[in-house]
Amino acid sequence: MQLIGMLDSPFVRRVAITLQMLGIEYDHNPLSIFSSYDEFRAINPLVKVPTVVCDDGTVLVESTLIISHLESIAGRSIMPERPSEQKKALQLIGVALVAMEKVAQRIYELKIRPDDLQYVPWVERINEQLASALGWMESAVSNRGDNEWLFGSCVTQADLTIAVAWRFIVHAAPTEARLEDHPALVAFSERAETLPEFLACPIS
Ligand SMILES: N[C@@H](CCC(=O)N[C@@H](CS)C(=O)NCC(=O)O)C(=O)O
Repeated sequence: MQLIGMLDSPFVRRVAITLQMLGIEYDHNPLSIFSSYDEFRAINPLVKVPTVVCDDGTVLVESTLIISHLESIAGRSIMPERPSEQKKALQLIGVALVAMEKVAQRIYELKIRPDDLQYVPWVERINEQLASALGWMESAVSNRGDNEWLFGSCVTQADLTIAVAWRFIVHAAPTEARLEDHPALVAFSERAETLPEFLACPIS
């Protein structure tokens, strides 16, 4: 199995860390969707990351769908088992994915679109949506014991995705991720980033 895409994409990084956590062997090809567009397009004409090329040549996209396949081949999952906890985890993963998506939209808007074609109300809307997602994530990771993850002693996909989202936002939209406003996320991220599976997948 080959994972294609750079780890500065949080969607790629969450797949890479999940691969590590599930103990699945893979090759990583950190191709850029921008600077290696033609090479990428030859592998996947959608030019989307993450892209996974399975051993039989099947090309998969969309991090959540890829993770679903990884769990099926590993025969285990890093989602909580109890339905009430699973529902909560799905909610928080959704919030973190929206936060990632908003930062990606911000990058396209501010770095790819020419300055004279930028539309300020759209950027303001993105920033407001991002602030809501960050507030939600901050409250989710607050008030836990020092050695607790969101659902007890085991790291779940919700912990992983929130930690990856926060690290990405600090990296790619530092003005929106004020550390003083998000002390619980700062502490949560520091703890997650020392796990071997995270250390094996550095953002840059
Ligand atoms: N919902 C997708 C989002 C993936 C995504 O937005 N990837 C971005 C990079 S971070 C991308 O491929 N952008 C290029 C494009 O959309 O053309 C997932 O979970 O995998």
